[in-house]
Amino acid sequence: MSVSQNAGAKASSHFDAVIVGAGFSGLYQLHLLRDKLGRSVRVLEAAGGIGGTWYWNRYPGARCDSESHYYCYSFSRELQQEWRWSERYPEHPEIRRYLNYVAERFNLLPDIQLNTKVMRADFNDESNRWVIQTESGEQFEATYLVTAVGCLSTANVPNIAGLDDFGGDWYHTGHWPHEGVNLAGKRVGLVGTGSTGIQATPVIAEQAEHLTVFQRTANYSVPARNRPLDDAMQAWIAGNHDEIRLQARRTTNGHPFDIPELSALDVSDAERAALYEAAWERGGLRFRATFKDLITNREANETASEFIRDKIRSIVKDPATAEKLVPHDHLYATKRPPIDTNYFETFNRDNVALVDLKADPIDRIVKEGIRTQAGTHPLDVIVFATGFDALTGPLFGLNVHGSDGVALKDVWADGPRTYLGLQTPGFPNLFTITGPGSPSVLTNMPVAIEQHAEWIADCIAHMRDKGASRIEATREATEKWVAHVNEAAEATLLPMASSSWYLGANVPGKPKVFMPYAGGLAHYRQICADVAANHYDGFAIS
Ligand code: N01
Repeated sequence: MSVSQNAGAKASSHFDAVIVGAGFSGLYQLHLLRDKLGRSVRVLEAAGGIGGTWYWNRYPGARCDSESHYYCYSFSRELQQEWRWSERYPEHPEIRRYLNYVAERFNLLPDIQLNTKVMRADFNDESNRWVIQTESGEQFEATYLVTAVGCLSTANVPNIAGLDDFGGDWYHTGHWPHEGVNLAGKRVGLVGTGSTGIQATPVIAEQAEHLTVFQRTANYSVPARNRPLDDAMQAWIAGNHDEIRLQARRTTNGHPFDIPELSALDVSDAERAALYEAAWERGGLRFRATFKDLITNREANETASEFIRDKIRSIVKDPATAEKLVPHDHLYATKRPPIDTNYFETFNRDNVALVDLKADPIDRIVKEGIRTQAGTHPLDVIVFATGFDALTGPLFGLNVHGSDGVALKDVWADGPRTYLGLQTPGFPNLFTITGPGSPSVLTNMPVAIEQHAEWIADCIAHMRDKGASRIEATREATEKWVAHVNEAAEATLLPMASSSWYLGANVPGKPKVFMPYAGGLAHYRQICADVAANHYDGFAIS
């Protein structure tokens, strides 16, 4: 059952499943449902190409913070053996080449419809099917609707007065022009110092005549230590596929390294400093795993936070600039920790200036640039590295209406309420990959994505075997899960970072609710496996 690609037919096309999004999640879900289960599937993708977040995020310096040999699929040993990554951390074009290779290798493209933006999805209680409408007026019907829209795909452009008056060009990093932006000879202002701003700053500083970084919250960052992957590393990756895969699956964050059973408070000052120094030299997100209690014990975390503060002071030559860059209002890794290549060093350049917006807030944007209380900063280009309406934003963008026409946006008005992050009561046959209430953004995403896609495929196979046509999370199971998600967050330091996007705090008006599941990926995998083994406990199937 299918319609021809981009046929533009206005009549309804019927499928067993419609998947929204053709990034890591959508591609693998298509492969599983179509090739393992023999279901008819259509992937609808708003972009003009595959890649999901990597289709859009092409800003200077955009590369993945997870290492290439595990920021990839692990389901196929053959695929892993065929593909050679060039660097420790893959840059955005290489990730797109990889995903396009995967799509061709598994012949996924014929079932992916590009340039197709979903405008609305309604559940029909009589037929137990979803009706999906696109911007061009096409209509699709499917028993299952799987959202594979990513967690960080709805750009957050701050509502700063005067943006329309700006005489230059402005861009959000998440919608960077595909042809690139020539910054040579330009005075650039960059707003935002999250992972994106910290990646972009050193690269823009090299391209532009002058860069002004507008920082609202100082951030911790650890060197990435990127490098080309040499033959020895390539051979090691090729020879250790199974071990890498298994280890990533059994850890808290989906990274293939274990966290030692050692508290930061159980070692001498000298030992602790030596371990942090070694982790700093090794580079990357693994710094967070130097001790077992950095995310759970304030005193332990303070030792890591202070180590990084001292590093900032030692790297940045001007003491006043260094002090502005030192974070004090949150603890290390309670917001998603960035990693960088020469971020703090960049503030030693003559063509880079830092504006501390806490001391000197933005007044408005004017024709000439950004005006803060202290005066106007003349700019030709403004770059907003201001993040995303995370987790719920991409789902609300689909305009989903469940049983009785109820809108997901209304049901989640006070924050998302899911069972396992996979389903919401009132929205039968709707599955969300890496949704709120699942470990998602607290993990190395491909590992979390594979687990979700496999669980959903197994569930749909179960439905087929039972001859069932409707599955819906129960309210009771959902309430219990929401309570558990809160409990898991409270057992960590993560909710303490009050401006974190994990809490939705970066979007004005968004309810402040800790959205991802902080109980760890390995634990979560086991819970999901137990639910399935226990006849899909917590789901009503008919
Ligand atoms: O966004 P962010 P991001 N005026 O929300 C500031 C993933 N990622 O794009 O902290 C002035 O973290 C805001 O300030 P504050 C990764 O999961 C992955 O950097 O709210 N400033 C903050 O400094 C990451 O966490 C990779 O006070 C304003 C910044 O903008 C997530 O994407 C690479 C402002 C936003 O930081 C989001 O990162 C890059 C305003 N009105 C990113 N509004 C990979 O490696 C916001 N800010 C895969």
